[in-house]
Amino acid sequence: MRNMKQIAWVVAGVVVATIGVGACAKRPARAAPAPGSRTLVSPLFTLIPAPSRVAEGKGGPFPVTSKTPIVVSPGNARLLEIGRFLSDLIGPAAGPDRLRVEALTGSAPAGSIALLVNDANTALGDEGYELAVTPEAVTIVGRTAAGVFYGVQTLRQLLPPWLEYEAVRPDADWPITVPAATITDQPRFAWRGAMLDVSRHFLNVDDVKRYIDLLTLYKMNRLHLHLADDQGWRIEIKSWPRLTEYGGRTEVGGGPGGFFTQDGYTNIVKYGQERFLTIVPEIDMPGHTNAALASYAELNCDGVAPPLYSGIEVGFSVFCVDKDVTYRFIDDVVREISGLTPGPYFHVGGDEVKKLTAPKYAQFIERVQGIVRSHGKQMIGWDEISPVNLLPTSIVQHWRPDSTPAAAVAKGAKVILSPANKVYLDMKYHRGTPIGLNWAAYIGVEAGYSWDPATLLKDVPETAILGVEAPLWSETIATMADAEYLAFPRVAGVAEIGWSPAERREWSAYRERLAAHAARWSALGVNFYRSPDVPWRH
Ligand code: TNX
Repeated sequence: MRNMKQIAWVVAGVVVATIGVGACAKRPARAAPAPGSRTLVSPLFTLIPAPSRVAEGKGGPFPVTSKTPIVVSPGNARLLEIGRFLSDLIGPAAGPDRLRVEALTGSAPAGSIALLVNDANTALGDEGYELAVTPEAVTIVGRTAAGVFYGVQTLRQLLPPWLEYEAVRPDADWPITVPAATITDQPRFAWRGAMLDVSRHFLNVDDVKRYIDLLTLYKMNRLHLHLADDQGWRIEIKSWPRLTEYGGRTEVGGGPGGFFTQDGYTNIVKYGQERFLTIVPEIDMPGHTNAALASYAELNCDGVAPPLYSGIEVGFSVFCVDKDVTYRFIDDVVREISGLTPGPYFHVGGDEVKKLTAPKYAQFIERVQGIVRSHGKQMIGWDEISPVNLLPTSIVQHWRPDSTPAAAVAKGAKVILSPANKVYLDMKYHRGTPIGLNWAAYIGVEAGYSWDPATLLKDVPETAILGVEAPLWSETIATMADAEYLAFPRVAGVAEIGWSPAERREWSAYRERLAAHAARWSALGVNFYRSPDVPWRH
């Protein structure tokens, strides 16, 4: 087995062959060999997130052909779905027909890719897997289907990046091979998340699905959707229809906004479920509520609806916390969204409330916590909720670099780490970044990667940490291309912080591994930032 120092040496010592690809989604031309030797570095040593253990195999690589069957443990529909995902990925590159996917009847035939569940293998945990590649077979074993899915994401990174082109065609000159290896892997943290703010600027269902695709390539398993803020309400609530009919029709800068119908939201939830990713809905309250206050006058203490808002100030809006109608409204909203959300969480925001006294704020959050619980969900809130009387199941999302959720942790709360000066993807990379904000920091690729959850906050031990989440606020993001530019490459680093053991993480090796991912992003059409911190191979 190699340790990370050896991996760093291997990666630094050779040059990855470049694949000639343009920006358009068509078959890449073969790269001309450069003068001198250009050796293909094994993808075993460019995996992100770095697996717990990687050992190079002795034999030659496993060849994937049009005849390679994908076989799965019998009686498990999730494995058949994962098999089809893999078959679709390899797609037409291996031959005119997709690879066959079938449930095993006996033992796996020679030359197959086997996806197996073994629930006796408790050492693999809820999301771990073993991947063995020999010249004769590829075998992925998980204790759960989720583990198998993550094993397939690793296999995906071992396959050539050009498979990701939509228009790829079979070509005998381009063999598809997987290097021989044994990998044993499981995540460090249960919560490996990203957040999209669809309120300040709206992104549609297809954009969100694309983001889910890109996150799951890096084994992330939570997508938090910030569904309501001052600038727009983005999810249909049937009992309060003006929220979207009126409150959803603007965004920062005054554009047309938009919203998810309940069917559209359900479609996102299902898409996530199929990829073992849980959607976490957030309705921010009692502040950040201008879109709701503008839609329904009765939610305001003076009974007067303010105009819609398309600026970027924060802290001016607040629900009337003394009126019963406010809680009837919240109950309806939490009930409808919870009914569409199979995941166990409901995020209530709770940040940046400048217009309430501390006791009034605490009373409000405690009452809302009861509503969330009555609809069967666990409450999550930004770190302003830490001093409040929280249930043991409630979760605090740390975001303000100078604050600590230690008080809540002392009472048993769990914490999601989203320190704004490390993982806020809306922070500019440097002064010259054309979009993004800089109130928390400029966050270069190295700064976003080189920190550790266990040592970030004193008084918050690793046992209190559920995991990490990278928010992408959208004040300056008008399109999916903008979102990708700020998310990539930094979100891959957050995924590794959430998944990989601390001893496998080291910046100088990471930047070399990251460099190899540009080829896959190009094939996927990702608009990533070519940070000068990274020796891009492509
Ligand atoms: C702070 S993070 C906010 C958001 C802004 C973000 C911009 C948080 C809980 N509140 O309302 O969009 O900064 O970086």
